[in-house]
Order: sequence, then C-alpha cells, then structure tokens
Amino acid sequence: MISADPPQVHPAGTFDLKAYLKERQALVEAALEASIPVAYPEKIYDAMRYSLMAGGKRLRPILCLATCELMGGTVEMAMPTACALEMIHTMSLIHDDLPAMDNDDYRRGKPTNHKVYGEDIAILAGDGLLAYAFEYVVEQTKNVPAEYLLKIVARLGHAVAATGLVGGQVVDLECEGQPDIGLETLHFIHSHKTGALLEASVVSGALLTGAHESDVARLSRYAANIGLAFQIVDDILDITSTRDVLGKTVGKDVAAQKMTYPRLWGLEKSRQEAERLVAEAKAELAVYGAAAVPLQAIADYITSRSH
Ligand code: GRG
Repeated sequence: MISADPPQVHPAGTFDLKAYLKERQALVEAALEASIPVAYPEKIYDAMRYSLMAGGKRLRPILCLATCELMGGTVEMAMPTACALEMIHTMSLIHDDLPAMDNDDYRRGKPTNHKVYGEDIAILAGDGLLAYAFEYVVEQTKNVPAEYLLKIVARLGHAVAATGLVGGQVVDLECEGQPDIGLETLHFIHSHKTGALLEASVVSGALLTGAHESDVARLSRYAANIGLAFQIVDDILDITSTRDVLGKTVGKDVAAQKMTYPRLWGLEKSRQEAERLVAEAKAELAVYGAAAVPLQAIADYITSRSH
C-alpha cells in the first residue's frame, strides 16, 4: 500500500453532498480540459473535445477519486484514471448515439457528435478517446507503482470489452423489438452496459493504492449495487422526466417497446428496488466508518437524482 494522506473524515451530518459534487465536478472539468490538446488534425480533436466537454455529471471520475481517497490515496494520483474513465464513458455515448446503434440526435443537452461532425468523424472520435484513455492512465499517473497501473489497465479493458460495455450493448441490440425478455437478460444488459464501467471506476480508485483484495471485493459489491440502482433510476427518468431536465431524448424506451425495470415491476416497485440496492451498497461500506460518508452520499444521490 502506498503511504498517503489519511482520508478526509466527515462526521455524520456534516457532509454537504451538493458542495462536494460541485467542487469535484470543477476539478474534473479542469483536468479534462487540459487532457486533450487542440492540434492538427483539428477536426478530430474538436470532435473529441466536443463530447468530452459537453457536461455530464462526471459520476465515474468522482467515484474513482472518492474511492482512492477512502483507501488512503490522493486526488492527484487518481486524476489521470478519473479522466480516462470519463473518456471511455464519452466514447460509449458517442458510439451508442450513432444511427447504427440507438440513433439519437441529442445528448448532454446538445446535438450528438455525429449530428455535428458526421458519422465517420464520430466513430473516429470515439476510437480516439478510447485509445487515448489507456495511454493517458499510463503516461500521466504519478507516484503509483507500474504493477498497480497494469492491474488498472487490465480492469479498464475488461470493463469495455465483450466482458463489459460491448457485451451488454450486443445483447441490448439483439433484444430490440423483444419487449418480453426476462429479468435475467435485463440484468445482464445493464450490469454490462452500465454496471461494468461504474464498477471499474470504484475498483480502479482502490487499485491505485494497492488496496487489499477483500477491500476491492467489498467496493466492487458496493459498485454493482449502485450500478443497478443507477440503471433502474435511468429507466424511471425516461418515463417521468423531460428532455430539458435530462439533456437527452426521453420516452425512447416506451416508444421502442423496450423491456425496462418499470415495465417489468411498475414504477413503485422499481423505486423501492433502487432504494433497497442503495441501502445494501451503503451497508457494505459501514466498516470504514465516517471516511465512507462521501461514497455513501453518492449512493443516495443515485436514487434522488432528477437527471
Ligand atoms: C465501441 C469499444 C466500444 C464500446 C461501445 C456503445 C457501447 C459499446 C456501449 C453502450 C454503453 C452505454 C451508452 C451505456 C449507457 C450508460 C448510461 C446509463 C449512460 C448515462 O450515464 P450518465 O447518466 O451520463 O452518467 P452523463 O451524461 O451524466 O455522464
């Protein structure tokens, strides 16, 4: 384990999540802004920056930073991995929005990448972000042993490959027009499409500090629970929210006759299930005491969020 500052402790009732998220989002925005140059050929760098800097909650980087701190590491050592996670996430959004996939015109409150730059450049912008994410972790992380970085690179690869995002997306595409898929398939899709990268965000934060296997396993269970809760809330918001609030097209699941958690369970049971998963996630972290308050508050935010 790397020696580092002790984690900041927030005694119960003193933690201001809104202020915390705002401060962390600003740190992440600044690091992302500095991560991609404006260079020749400008078109591709513009396209990569367009989607990367288009806003978003920056949940994955924030989870990575918070977990690294919980395990005794620092924001500084985690920031390159945090940026890489957002690059990977942004790549997946660009590709997900393409006509060959979800065919969406609107994301993060703006026209989608292919609407602005064309399909060819959007594909390449996604590829560019994906490859650069791996380079960025390895080149920019300071004061972390290479053996820890190797584990992180492997974990990120696992989260993107057929074992993660790609696998989830393939099953999702296969299930298009089949509104009657069962719970098992629905869980597979979301634990891969959404859960895998959220889990990698938390786990990579821990791996940066050389955390013990038992901590990694505990944090991984926390992440799996919040990942599923996050997706259930996403499905609920697709029904109950508006495009202005969400920054993306709403009502798509119903229009496409897609199987969703609310379709399977109804809105009320879906809300209860999301709350149960968040409670379980928070309980996993009880062993860390007050140091885990930020991660626990982020879990609560997942069910209370409006976008
Ligand atoms: C091309 C290697 C390669 C992989 C891509 C397209 C694809 C495979 C996977 C789709 C993954 C995907 C788009 C999952 C949805 C995840 C999700 C819930 C996105 C919304 O996340 P938020 O709410 O968005 O955190 P913001 O905008 O806040 O960041």
